[in-house]
Amino acid sequence: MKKIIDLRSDTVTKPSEAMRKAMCNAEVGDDVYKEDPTANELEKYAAELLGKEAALYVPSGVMGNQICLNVLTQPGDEVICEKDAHIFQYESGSPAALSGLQLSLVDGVRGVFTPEQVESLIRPESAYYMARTKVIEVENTHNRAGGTINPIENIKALSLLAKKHNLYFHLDGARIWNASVVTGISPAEYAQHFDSVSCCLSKGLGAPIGSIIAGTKDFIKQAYRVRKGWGGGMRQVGILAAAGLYALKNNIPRLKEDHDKAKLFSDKLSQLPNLFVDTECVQTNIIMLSPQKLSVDDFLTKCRENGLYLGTGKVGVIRAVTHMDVSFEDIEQAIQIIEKIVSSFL
Ligand code: TLP
Repeated sequence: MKKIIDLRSDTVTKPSEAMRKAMCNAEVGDDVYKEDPTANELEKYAAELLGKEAALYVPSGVMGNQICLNVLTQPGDEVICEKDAHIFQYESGSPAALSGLQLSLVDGVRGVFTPEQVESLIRPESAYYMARTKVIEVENTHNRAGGTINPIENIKALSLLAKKHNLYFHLDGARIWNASVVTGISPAEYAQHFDSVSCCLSKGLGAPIGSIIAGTKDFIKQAYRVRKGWGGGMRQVGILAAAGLYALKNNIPRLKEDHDKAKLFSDKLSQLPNLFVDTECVQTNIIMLSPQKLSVDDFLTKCRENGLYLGTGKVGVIRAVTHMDVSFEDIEQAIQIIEKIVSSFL
């Protein structure tokens, strides 16, 4: 069978033997009664890692973000986020559908917006005819911008601004682990600036499913109720939580390898003709490519015919994501496939 190199996302990884063993041996109980020891251990471990009072295991990153927004707001409230934020682009309109929220979009540079940009969007409390600004949301790393890192000084300044205006501050930290490995800033140091955080176990960390949300005890108590109401109360979920726990304990430092693969990939591709790569954006494990003489669809099809699977980003942009199930040799092979395609247009 022809080998497939799958760079569509870091969500495509399969659990390793060691992770499967941890899952197989997990002690379980009914988590809706809070009696699953492994889920309880995962939540305790994650809360400590994030420096928060409490944490909750949820099935997905989308559910994590949406539960957090729901707990922080009332229908008719407004959330300020970046124009390419996952909660705006890729969560099926859930802020509106599930919580009656509207989003106010900021035009960031490589996914990063400044306090000055946000301040002008915050609505005065006296304006009863306007939506109430309630939350500022930041995504770190920023997916659609290409895995970019939000500088900690900027996060601190946004946090101070949120406090000044009595707003909540939410982190979509689906890939906060990637940011942490690059900057050396711990997940807890990032999380301390936010009221709520949502972090994925099923992306670079290699778990088959699951995210963690974290905040104060009271916040998590309310989140627990929303999770149940949205059908996210799970029973003997320790089988899956064991994978998440394994991922947190073993798979964070190795993300550096994925970043090195992304760098190798983007450096080599940036030297090829008929292809634009914004190498400055390649700060973690995501690479954005714009083919010059082929449509995105045709480029993707040609890659696929050669056993290379890539995904899409913004309009006209192709996304590649490195992860633990592709080797450096696979990346070299992927470069050769792309070189062959773009060189045929010389
Ligand atoms: N992102 C997916 C797709 O939805 C694009 C991917 O392949 O990268 N926040 C961020 C920043 C994300 O990138 C994602 C997933 C989520 C939240 C949602 O996580 P899941 O897919 O577990 O619901």
